[in-house]
Amino acid sequence: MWYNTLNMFKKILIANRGEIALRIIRTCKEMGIKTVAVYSTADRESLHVKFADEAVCIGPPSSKESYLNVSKIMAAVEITNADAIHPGYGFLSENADFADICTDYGIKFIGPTADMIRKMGDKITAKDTMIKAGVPVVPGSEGLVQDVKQGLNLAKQIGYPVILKATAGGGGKGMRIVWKDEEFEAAMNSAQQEAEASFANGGIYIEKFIEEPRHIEIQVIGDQYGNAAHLSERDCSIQRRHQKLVEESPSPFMTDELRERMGEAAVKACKYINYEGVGTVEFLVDKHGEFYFMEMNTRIQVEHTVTEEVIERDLIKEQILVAAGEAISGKNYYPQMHAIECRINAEDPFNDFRPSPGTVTSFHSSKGYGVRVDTHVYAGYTVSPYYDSMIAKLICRAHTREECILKMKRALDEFIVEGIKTTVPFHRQLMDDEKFKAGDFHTGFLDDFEIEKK
Ligand code: MV4
Repeated sequence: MWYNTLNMFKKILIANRGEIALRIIRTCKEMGIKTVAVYSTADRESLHVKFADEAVCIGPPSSKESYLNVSKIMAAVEITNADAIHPGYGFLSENADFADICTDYGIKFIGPTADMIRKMGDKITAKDTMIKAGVPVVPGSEGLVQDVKQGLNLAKQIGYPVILKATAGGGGKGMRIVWKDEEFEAAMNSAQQEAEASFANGGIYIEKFIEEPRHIEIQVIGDQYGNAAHLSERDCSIQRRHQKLVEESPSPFMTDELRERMGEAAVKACKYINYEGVGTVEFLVDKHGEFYFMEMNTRIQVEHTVTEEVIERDLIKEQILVAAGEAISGKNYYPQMHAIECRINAEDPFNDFRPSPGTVTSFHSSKGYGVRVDTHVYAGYTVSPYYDSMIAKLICRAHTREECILKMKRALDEFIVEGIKTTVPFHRQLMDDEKFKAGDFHTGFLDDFEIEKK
């Protein structure tokens, strides 16, 4: 056997679709593990269905009836005799009840335990846990804000501007920035309503609003024996309406000293909760280099590839190994190269990034030294309106950031997709932006970025 683990999985069911399902199948093959794909009727012609050892149709196109349909997925597990489930990202990947159901069935959920998912899913509980672990957090309310009166007092104490956040939130839903007393009540009411409507949980908390922060996240890994390590950072500040478009590692803002301190904080967080699996600790970093815990993602993320390219490790493999009970060495990993990822979405960047589903009539993916493309798309493939619009991840790697940007420009020039609109032209213009090239950006960068129509 290649691995020390006696209990290596024999067959993994991948409860996902698209590029991440393919990505997981590839690593399973390399590890000698059999794979089961599940698919909706919209994905019958998908590559994850073709490349898996077995495939089971789990329902109609709508996610609710297929990729989120727990009983269909568990039925597929039973008929194929899979011994583990890889949830990928999105869908059921951070669903604690699903992790519990897997455990009840005697199936390994490849990821952290249901308790850990629950703890990090509720933002106030997560923040409180981080305070106990000694990780810096944004100054703010202890627990939920009970009413407008208490909220107003807290806002005065903290000092404006403040931000209201939904405890069940993430991704910006139920979030309001408040600049003065007079705006507070209306903001609190609308945040509460939005949170209630989106999450059936109206719980709100308050924080000092950090202006023009960077979004820098630390990739972490923990095993079943309490060991944890960090795999350095990714800068994800280039976002639009809380959708990441570009990620890179190392962050152009990072210093060796700051990386040590942020890495240590992220590892402290993992050790405090005995975190098992791969995960990400997200921080806001202000212009002075002060960093504050924001959220923890308890799944593999879209942008894990950026870290893979700079530390030369297969994170899906690491994830499967720790899930099977392998111990990690506990040593941290540091960027040896520079990597940038551009998310190629089926969206029209000249038209407010409106979704652009449809049939891809021709598809030529970039190639060559230092270029990686993770995609499930091919000429003739139809991008469904039912799912996420991401059709490919274009990742470039070079020794320096400057060379990496030059390579990305070259790679974008040879990325040809016909039949649908994509974000390629947006990325191509971004790579020529002086501020981007200088590494001078924060999470508000795209608010002022104007795409030139040509
Ligand atoms: C903040 C913040 C400033 N100060 N919290 C956005 C999504 C949610 N996960 C948290 N978010 C923010 N929280 C404080 N105290 C600014 C943001 C924010 C943001 C954060 C990361 C990436 C993009 C962003 C875009 C707008 C606002």
